[in-house]
Amino acid sequence: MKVCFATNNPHKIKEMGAILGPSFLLTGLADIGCAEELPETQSTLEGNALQKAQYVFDHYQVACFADDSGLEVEALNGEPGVDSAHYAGKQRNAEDNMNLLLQKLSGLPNRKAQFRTIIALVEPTGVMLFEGSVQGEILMEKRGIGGFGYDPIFQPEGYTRSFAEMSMEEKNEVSHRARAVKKLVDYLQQTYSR
Ligand code: ITT
Repeated sequence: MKVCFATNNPHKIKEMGAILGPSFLLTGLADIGCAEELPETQSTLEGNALQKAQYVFDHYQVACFADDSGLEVEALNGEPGVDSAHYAGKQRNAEDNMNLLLQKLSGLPNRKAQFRTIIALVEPTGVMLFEGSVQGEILMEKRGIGGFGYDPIFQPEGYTRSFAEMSMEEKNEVSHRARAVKKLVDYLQQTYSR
């Protein structure tokens, strides 16, 4: 089966190709001739993931999946959520984003948060959504240098280290993204593998 991953990140495509195995022909956007920036104008993770996958399906007639992720903080009514990448401004700077979040949370006792990923798959037969999440808390200060984004201030439930203090393998055992990818892969393999 031919399926497109709506990303320009070759690392993501390679990783996903290895998980899916040889019965799938996995392509990226460049492989199908899609050079334009995909629309991502919705107010939810679900909306954005679906918008990107649907755009590729409609314009390139190929089954496609797309992802969107964000950090949701309970005491801030789900902020930064869909705005995670540019929470502190259009410079999209992780340090600025974390500093703003720590400042908004200062004095608030509830530091519960979750990372959430949505993957939308659009095929000729219809649309499927796959969700992965990981619960945890926002630390009082940054810890660790691994990972990216909000990893230094997020500690998953059941652990005493932040995501940025874990190896990539450890993070992948519990991460929102890994959990959503597993659901997608299970579905594709059950539905299309011979
Ligand atoms: P692409 O769309 O190019 O993949 P992006 O930065 O938009 O890049 P995501 O949609 O996966 O990536 O995530 C949006 C933001 O949410 C991301 O920029 C981070 O600030 C935050 N985020 C998502 N997953 C994260 C993770 O595993 N660790 C830390 N921060 C994360």
